[in-house]
Amino acid sequence: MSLAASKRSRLILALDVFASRGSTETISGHVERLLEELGDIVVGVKIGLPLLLSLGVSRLKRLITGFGDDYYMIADFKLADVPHIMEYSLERLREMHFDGAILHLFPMGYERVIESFRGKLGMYGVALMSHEGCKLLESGFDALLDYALKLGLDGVIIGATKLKAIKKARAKLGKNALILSPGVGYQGGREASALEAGADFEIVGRLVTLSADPRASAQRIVDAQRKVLRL
Ligand code: O7M
Repeated sequence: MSLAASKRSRLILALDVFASRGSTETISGHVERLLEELGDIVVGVKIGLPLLLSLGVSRLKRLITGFGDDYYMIADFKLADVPHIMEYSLERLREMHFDGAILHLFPMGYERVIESFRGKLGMYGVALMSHEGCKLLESGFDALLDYALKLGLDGVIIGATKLKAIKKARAKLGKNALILSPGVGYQGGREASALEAGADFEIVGRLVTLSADPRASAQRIVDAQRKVLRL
């Protein structure tokens, strides 16, 4: 949150796909330039399988350590395994110098896992996804929110396309957990609308990464956020 305050931004960049593709070196160079360009207006970076599989572990680790002071680094592998594998995986992510990690909540039974990483790695649980048709999550939404509260997670993920759910979650969670909201732009969410509904951060990928002018696109999102939240 201190990065969010100093940058006057609530934008987390999803580093999934890029305008330029090609060799590992090309992608790596592209990502580095992007992160150099956006350091003053983007708060966090969300990294998942697309980038890991493009760069490999060593390069990704170098990227995380290289930019770790400028961005909050979130590992998005939506972990959903048995507790001992969760612990093993989270420990490896911590060794890679990620600041936070995303897990699914629906398997439940993660009390000890969360406890053992408290204060070491930020923990964020998926409560409701942004796409149409995720019916099981929709029907379990209340239970997942209750579970996130019980675990004392740092935050939950709720799609920016589900504004009513964000409002409901904010009322239920109070100030006890952050709401991170993906789905702005390509998936239909309007810039800053999730924040208006009560989310704390917007996770945005293609609107920035596929833009001919990523800096201008990110700036437009942040301007909308500043207006709505009076940052
Ligand atoms: O802005 P986009 O659509 O290019 O990318 C959205 C990113 O958010 C992408 O990295 C997805 O994996 C992620 N995301 C969703 O789009 N919807 C969800 O419900 C959840 C996530 C996510 O980040 O979960 C942690």
